[in-house]
Amino acid sequence: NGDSNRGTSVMSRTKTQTKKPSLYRVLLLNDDYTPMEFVIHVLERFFQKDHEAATLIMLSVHNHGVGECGVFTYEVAETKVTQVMDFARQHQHPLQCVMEKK
Ligand code: TYC
Repeated sequence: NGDSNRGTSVMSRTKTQTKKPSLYRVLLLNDDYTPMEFVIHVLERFFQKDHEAATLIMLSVHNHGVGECGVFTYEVAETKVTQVMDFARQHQHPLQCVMEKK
């Protein structure tokens, strides 16, 4: 740091980029009205689950009140929540989908 940079400092070596993106769980919430088959369809359509995996997640939500559909970066998680909420509303089901930071 010579006279021309008086009062400042310059990092001559920089760390290789290592910051991992924050991850978010996308959750489905139970309700008394949304048909089980509709929830299974949502899990297949928006979360790429096969029929068996979708059925197990749906039953877990039904029995425990909440269940995880997947873990995504912020923008992807937000898109999934919007897609599910729009789809449920189109079909007039009260299904709720939310995201939470891991
Ligand atoms: N509890 C609903 C029923 O008995 C089924 C259901 C499962 C609803 C999961 C929402 O996220 C849900 N028809």
